[in-house]
Amino acid sequence: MDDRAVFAVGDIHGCNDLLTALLDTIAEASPPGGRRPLLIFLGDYVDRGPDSKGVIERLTRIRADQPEARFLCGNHEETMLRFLSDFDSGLAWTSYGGRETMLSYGVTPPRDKDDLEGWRRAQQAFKAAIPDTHLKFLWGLEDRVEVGDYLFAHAGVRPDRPLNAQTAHDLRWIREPFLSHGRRLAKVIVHGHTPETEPFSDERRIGVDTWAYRTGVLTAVELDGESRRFIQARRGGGSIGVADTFAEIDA
Ligand SMILES: [Mn+2]
Repeated sequence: MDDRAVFAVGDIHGCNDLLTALLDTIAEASPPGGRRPLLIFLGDYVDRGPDSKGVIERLTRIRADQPEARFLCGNHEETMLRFLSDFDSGLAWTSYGGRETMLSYGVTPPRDKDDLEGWRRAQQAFKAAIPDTHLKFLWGLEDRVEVGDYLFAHAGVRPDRPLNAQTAHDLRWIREPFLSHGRRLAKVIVHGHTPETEPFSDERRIGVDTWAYRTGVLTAVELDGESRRFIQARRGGGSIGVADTFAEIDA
């Protein structure tokens, strides 16, 4: 294990308010003058929630301030990037949250899926609206990160393949047979992508996608040696609060 605590942040999906609250909590959980935490973001920064542009802007600043921080590519970032070179794919993208991302960049996509000229115009407007710093950030995302006994991937891994032979597609998209397979792998897999109302933790995997855009709960896991601790930011009653009790989970 790295000599620092690792904080792995689950699927943000445009919830910039929750990201702010979670980062504040992580900062409070890290003693001043102590080891700086290593932040690993698990992907799906954009889509569904209201402020994808704000989330990407914040992450580009974290990348500038903390060169050691790591940023994984989710399937939603993959699809967003594909739209930039293939406007047809915008139809599929907007059916799972891309519309909110385009709106956050000030671009209104057509309502009619057959309006190909409208989609072409929306693609051009979207290309023009995305700052170069955001594009550079998105193109630089990674598919996997390994720290000590943990492997971090957006979605998971294909359990019958060696961990060093995983495909980018599986790392970004897989659900089954990863989620339910019963065998312990060479490393514990830390992932997002498949939302659950509570974070998941066993000897095979740690899942931290808690459906932030729908539940108002954004989750990170703190990994410090053998210990695992979940940290959450919660949205309640129109304001931002932070969970004041941490669930202690045995490793
Ligand atoms: Mn995903």
